[in-house]
Amino acid sequence: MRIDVLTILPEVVEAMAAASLIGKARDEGLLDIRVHDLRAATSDVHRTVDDSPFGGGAGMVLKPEPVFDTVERHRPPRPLIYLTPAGRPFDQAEARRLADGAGFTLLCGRYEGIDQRIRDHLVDEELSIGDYVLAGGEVAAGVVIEAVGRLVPGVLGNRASIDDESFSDGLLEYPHYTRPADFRGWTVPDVLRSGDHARVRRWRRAMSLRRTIDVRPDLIEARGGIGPDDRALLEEFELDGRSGPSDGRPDADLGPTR
Ligand code: JF5
Repeated sequence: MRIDVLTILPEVVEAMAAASLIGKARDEGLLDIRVHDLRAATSDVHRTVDDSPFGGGAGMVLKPEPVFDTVERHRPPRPLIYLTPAGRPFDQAEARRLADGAGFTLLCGRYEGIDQRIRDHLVDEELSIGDYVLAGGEVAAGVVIEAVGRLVPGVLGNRASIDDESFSDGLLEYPHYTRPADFRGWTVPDVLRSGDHARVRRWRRAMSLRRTIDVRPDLIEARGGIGPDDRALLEEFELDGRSGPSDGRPDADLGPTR
């Protein structure tokens, strides 16, 4: 898979692309990550990539010339994706979509934004990694590269866990434990040491459901609510908010009152 990145901070993106899992996959030839410095396309002494906005206002805007020139020189893979808080949400489904293709290019914005003509006549798509504003798109590019890169065959090694994790079933992860069985008096749940593998699987699913209901009710909504099987699982492990003594939660099933 080829991933090109257009940025004015190539050393920041290069450092992320060289580290850990992604760096190893790159060394092995599984990921062909090419970082392009937008300033390399400038010819003035100050290597100018930005200018003040027409119409006035604070801040600076990324100029079109360095971006068009870089794309025309290197012909990076499409789609060309602009990373911006104004983009479509980047989620695991988007990561899978990009991992299914042969490659893509990420454009990192800076300043108050980029000249609209880049968006209108060069960019194919706009993606957002979340509802917050970064100083630039470089860290967002790192997020996309890591989320997509780990889905490329061979990058994670032969792990069944790729479809056993958060979001694979639209649910959050269940709790994980390793040795020791008793750490400072905090013990591992008995079910995980019981050897009853079918019960372990049911407990994990029940815990995933409970956590998702509590912290991401939007994900429960997206999968069409809690079905009868899910309800039975929650009851089996007394996670339905009906059984047993109060655990301090005001109401397990309702969100906060507005
Ligand atoms: C950026 C103007 C782009 O801040 C982001 C971002 C947030 N979610 N996804 C991306 O990108 C950098 C900053 C300011 C345009």
